[in-house]
Amino acid sequence: MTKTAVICGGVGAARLLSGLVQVVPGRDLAAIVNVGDDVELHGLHVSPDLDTITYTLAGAVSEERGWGLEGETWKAMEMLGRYGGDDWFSLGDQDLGTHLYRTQRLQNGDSLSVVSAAIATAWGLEFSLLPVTNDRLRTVMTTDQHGDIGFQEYFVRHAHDVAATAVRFEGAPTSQPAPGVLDWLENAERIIIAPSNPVVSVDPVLAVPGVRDLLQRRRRQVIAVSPIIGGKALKGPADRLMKELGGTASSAGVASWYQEVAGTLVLDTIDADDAAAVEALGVRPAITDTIMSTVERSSALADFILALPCSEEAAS
Ligand code: FO1
Repeated sequence: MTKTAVICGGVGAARLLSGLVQVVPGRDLAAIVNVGDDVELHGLHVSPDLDTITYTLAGAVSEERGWGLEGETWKAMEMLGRYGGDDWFSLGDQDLGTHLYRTQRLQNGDSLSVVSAAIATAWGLEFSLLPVTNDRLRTVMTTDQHGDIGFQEYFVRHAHDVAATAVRFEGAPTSQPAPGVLDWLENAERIIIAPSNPVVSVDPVLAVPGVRDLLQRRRRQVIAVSPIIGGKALKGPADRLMKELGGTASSAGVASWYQEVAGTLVLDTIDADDAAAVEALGVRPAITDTIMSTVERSSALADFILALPCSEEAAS
């Protein structure tokens, strides 16, 4: 029973899950997903990280964008544009169906967990897709140029091309882990922190009361995958954000970021020279090819991670 729990953001996490589902039976795999990116627009509740994972694992995601659906049309957005409505966040015509369904069920009193499971099942996913919390948790970016803005305003409207001086996760302190989250984290043989953005994808998950403490207690079973390769994020602003918020954009910087919660850091062969610095932080480095350019590469990375002895064995 190799129960595996994966702490997930969006695109990078979806790629790793594409590899894990090849080797871990669905009943033994859970994705615990960030909801800090969620946004209410046009009266609809959009959950980008949950949807990116769902569409990717369903084989329906737009390869070009990494989010939204392949073969999407944008007629509703064109109509919005005609009226001068808010069209800075592109919601495809098919994607809107997901948000209509989710919003209706949330308004009927169903939880985000229940609705996410129904959507995942409808797309044929066999692993557990769990929002980290069913409570309202929103990532807020503090910027000099625009003051406090929501994550999607930062990421999309301003193309994350604005320096952040602080990040906070509104609602996190009083939020509760969603059903199953702590149980999966407690009983998983391995907890993997996917190569998602440590600042705005992983930290919001760790900010839900009980999650960080549990990972600290089980840090020997926690394996993080560095999203920074050669000092750069493959996609998105992780490198810049880490620097802006006091970290360093390197594998060693990621090891430092996760030092308390992860006993092992998987870093790319490009960063093999960082291994000593990672080890000096009390984090075990594990070096392999982490660029998941194909599903085969995702599977190879999944195999590598699952074959790693938990760091306590390595320590003994
Ligand atoms: N990202 C963009 O860069 N531009 C968009 O217009 C956009 C729309 C969008 C709609 C639905 C959805 O699920 C994701 C969308 N994303 C868009 C991606 C999204 O901002 C990111 O996936 C995450 O929030 C960051 O991981």
